[in-house]
Amino acid sequence: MKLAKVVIVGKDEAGKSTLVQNIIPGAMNIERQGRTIALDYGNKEHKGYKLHLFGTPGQTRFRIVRDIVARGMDVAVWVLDYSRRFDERDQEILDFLNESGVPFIVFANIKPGVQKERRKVTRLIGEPEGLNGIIIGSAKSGFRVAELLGEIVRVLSADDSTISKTTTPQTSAD
Ligand SMILES: Nc1nc2c(ncn2[C@@H]2O[C@H](COP(=O)(O)OP(=O)(O)O)[C@@H](O)[C@H]2O)c(=O)[nH]1
Ligand SMILES: [Mg+2]
Repeated sequence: MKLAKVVIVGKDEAGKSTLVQNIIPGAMNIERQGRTIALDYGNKEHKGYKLHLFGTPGQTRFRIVRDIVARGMDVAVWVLDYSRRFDERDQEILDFLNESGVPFIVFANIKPGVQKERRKVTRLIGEPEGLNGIIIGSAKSGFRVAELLGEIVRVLSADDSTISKTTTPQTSAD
């Protein structure tokens, strides 16, 4: 079984904790008055991988916690709140993902009844290098969450092939 660290990022109230709970019912959440202050954690086996999921706090003042929890991640999931405007907090997440160089998947979370107008995700975030997929779903109802897990495993296995290529024994030095 291959282990993988999957980190869920996104601004406050985007649906990160809800998503982790949907994937792993009963997953741990360190919260205060409903706000994640440290992390969500749960693990799940999927297609030969043991996925360790870490949800991060979304509030700006807990950014340091996010940065620490995210260290060494193999893949990130960006829960993009599709019911609210793309703002500077979303931009900060995008900058963070770009700086970390991690492959990431966007989970555009639809909250029915709230959304009025949707711009294409790529019109909001462009086409950054790390972007490995976009899924429009619902963290609460679970709509397209299975597809998200599929995408996570696809990204991880694509990454594995890169690792095995770069770890080929080097003989040229001697
Ligand atoms: N209707 C609806 N509400 C959602 C959905 N995802 C999250 N929410 C609600 O949005 C609020 C914030 O969710 P939460 O998971 O705590 O966000 P976090 O701050 O990113 O961890 C909660 O009241 C959730 O019930 C969804 O897919 N549909
Ligand atoms: Mg949370």
